[in-house]
Amino acid sequence: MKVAVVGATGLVGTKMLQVLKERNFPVTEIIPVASERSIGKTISFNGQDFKVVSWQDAIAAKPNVAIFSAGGGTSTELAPKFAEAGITVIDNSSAWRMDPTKKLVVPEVNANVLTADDKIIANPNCSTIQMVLVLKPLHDKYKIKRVVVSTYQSVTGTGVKAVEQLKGERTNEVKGENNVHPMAYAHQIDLNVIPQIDVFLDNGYTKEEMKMIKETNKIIGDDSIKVTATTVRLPVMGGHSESVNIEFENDFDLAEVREILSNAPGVVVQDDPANQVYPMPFFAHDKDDTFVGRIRRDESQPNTLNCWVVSDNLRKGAATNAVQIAEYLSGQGLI
Ligand code: A2P
Ligand code: 11C
Repeated sequence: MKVAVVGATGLVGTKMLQVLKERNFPVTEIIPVASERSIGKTISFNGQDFKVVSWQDAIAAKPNVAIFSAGGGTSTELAPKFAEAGITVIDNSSAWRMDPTKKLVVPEVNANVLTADDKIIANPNCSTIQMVLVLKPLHDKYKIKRVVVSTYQSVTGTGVKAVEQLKGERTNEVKGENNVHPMAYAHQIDLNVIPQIDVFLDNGYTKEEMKMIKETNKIIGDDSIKVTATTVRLPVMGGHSESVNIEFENDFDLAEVREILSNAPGVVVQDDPANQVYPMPFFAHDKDDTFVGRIRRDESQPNTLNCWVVSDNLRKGAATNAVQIAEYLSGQGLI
């Protein structure tokens, strides 16, 4: 397969190349695409060097699939051009996710919706992906009424500039210097917690919070599930964490919940409080799985469960999920 990676020099693009190699995706040629300033730079893949090319040259090279992670504006403009040329696009931006003509896919949950006619396929937001992996198998069994989620998100979700802000703040704190470094956020992030991810909307929620609500309904394919979210940025690198409170129509058995989650694809149960075993971003970092622990009954109301879900947002939250979509398409002969 010829694979174009649009945004190949970015944080997620770099991870996509790593994941394509690790998972032995049958790559015959990588076609790296980035902005004009990066054209001609060399990207190394599996011991071979590939030159960054323009999007026009990438389309002319006729890849089987193009995986995009170059921001919403680039996807809005370029994904249709690739699609019109017959190239299947897997897009990691938010540009196409809520378009009713586009599929929004987490392979373990709804890969079955994909057909050969889907030329632009949307990869969901990182914090949504890890949550629906846990919600879907429980919904199938107990039917979810309402979800209350609070997130604890890594700075890597914002990109290189935010990682530099955190590192800069830490270095300056050690050196006793004033904070002089790129600022990705309106506030210092080290030694802090910022209850804002992305911009605020008219309803008082952030865009990230609304993504978690709408994308969950679309992926699970059930608008009757009510979701409310508070999304928060922490000075953490390894992955996103989520406290998830789930109210079901039907009652559940805790041992059965653990068994369902243990058998859920892509999910690993890490739940041994007596030995202080629970998911943490420090350990989820660089893993493809989503980890769930602190599984317990919400004793304040019937049929309600609390759990703690952690995943590497650059992996399952972005690159791994996109590559898994490509694997599914390739496996089904859809590309
Ligand atoms: P470049 O490195 O040339 O700016 P991140 O989200 O980590 O900042 O990465 C964004 C990625 O998207 C980078 O690879 C960046 O390339 C790429 N990119 C930005 N604008 C465009 C564009 N107009 N066309 C193609 N790639 C783009
Ligand atoms: C964050 N979830 O952690 C965001 C990043 O819609 O793909 C991913 C944004 C998106 O900041």
